Amino acid sequence: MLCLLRLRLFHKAALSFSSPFYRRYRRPFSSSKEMRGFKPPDSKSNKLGSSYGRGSVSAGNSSIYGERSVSPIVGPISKSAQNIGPQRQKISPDRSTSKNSAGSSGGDPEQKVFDICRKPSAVGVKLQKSLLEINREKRKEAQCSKGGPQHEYVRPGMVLLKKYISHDNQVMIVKKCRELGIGLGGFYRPGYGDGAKLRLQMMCLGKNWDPESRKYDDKRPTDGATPPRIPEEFTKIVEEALRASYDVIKQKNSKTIVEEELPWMSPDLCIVNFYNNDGRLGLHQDRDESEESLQKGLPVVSFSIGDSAEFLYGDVRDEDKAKRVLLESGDVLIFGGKSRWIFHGVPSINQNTAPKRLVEDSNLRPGRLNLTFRKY
Ligand SMILES: O=C(O)CCC(=O)C(=O)O
Repeated sequence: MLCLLRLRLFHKAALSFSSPFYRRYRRPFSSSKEMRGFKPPDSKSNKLGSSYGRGSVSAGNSSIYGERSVSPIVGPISKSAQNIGPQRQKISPDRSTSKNSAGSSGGDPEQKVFDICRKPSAVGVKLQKSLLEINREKRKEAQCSKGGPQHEYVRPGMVLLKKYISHDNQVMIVKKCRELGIGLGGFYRPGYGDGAKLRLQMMCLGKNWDPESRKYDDKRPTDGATPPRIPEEFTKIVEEALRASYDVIKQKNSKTIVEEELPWMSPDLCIVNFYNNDGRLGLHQDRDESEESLQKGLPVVSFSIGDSAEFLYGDVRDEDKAKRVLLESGDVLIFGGKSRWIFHGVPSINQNTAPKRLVEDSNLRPGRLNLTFRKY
């Protein structure tokens, strides 16, 4: 009897969160298959992740966060960091209290303000550019886009619009995101119950998505902040990009009913990620939106600004089997319809690849800004 009791205690310890077994699940992306927000196995039920999130999570749902390397696409889950700068003074007192009152099981996200832009002085004294220089840069840009934009029909329901967002709009987006990001409900580095953190800074617009519970809500559980609204200028670009993607689909097959392949979507939420030089995001599916949105295959519209990055995607959660596209500043990637449930992730950021003019005009710090628009 005593033997049996010892054996059981040993088994429990081996599965506890502090054990090497648990830590094994947090390997870096590069070493194998890091997931965005993995779910460790439940020591009690042996279901992947059911003890980890706030809500109860079935083995099936948690699979995207687990360590299994190959998973078929299954029903409706998820989405969606380093810190510098001062405390977000206005809200930090609220944050600590509301976090407890919200009953969050932890995660202790970093509470400091994160500014996606550098102070102008850090960028160096900006010399007044001559008209000649400005025109030379503009000519260069125009030449790049000569012969039409190199948009790509990636697969059914998935379109990549290359260099779609104009320079001025990229600057506008950076400035808006900066302004919102240092305010209430702005950028923070989300964490999980055990202290693990996402390798990016995140901010939600329109509705909050909580990486710990993988649920949407009107307020952020960590500090009670209400997410800022999506700026109208952003929505306009999303809708224009969707229309442009319809042209790409039509070019591929003129007989296609475009809205059937890629349903129309007007976003009511946006997850804004900022990746520092060492930022990344493990393979995952975006499937925490409403059942209706997922069933209809309403697309995710993703803007890339700043440094470029490889984007991995595929039908199974396996980095080795994943295909990749390069996402550069100004690119818009759209995936909906049959591609709505792709596994996708960003293994690394290509340092110093942001367009010079963008960095000069916006002071964007080194790294990559990504906005994914969705409809709940
Ligand atoms: O940064 C990206 O391109 C992807 C972001 C993403 O997958 C997400 O927010 O769910």
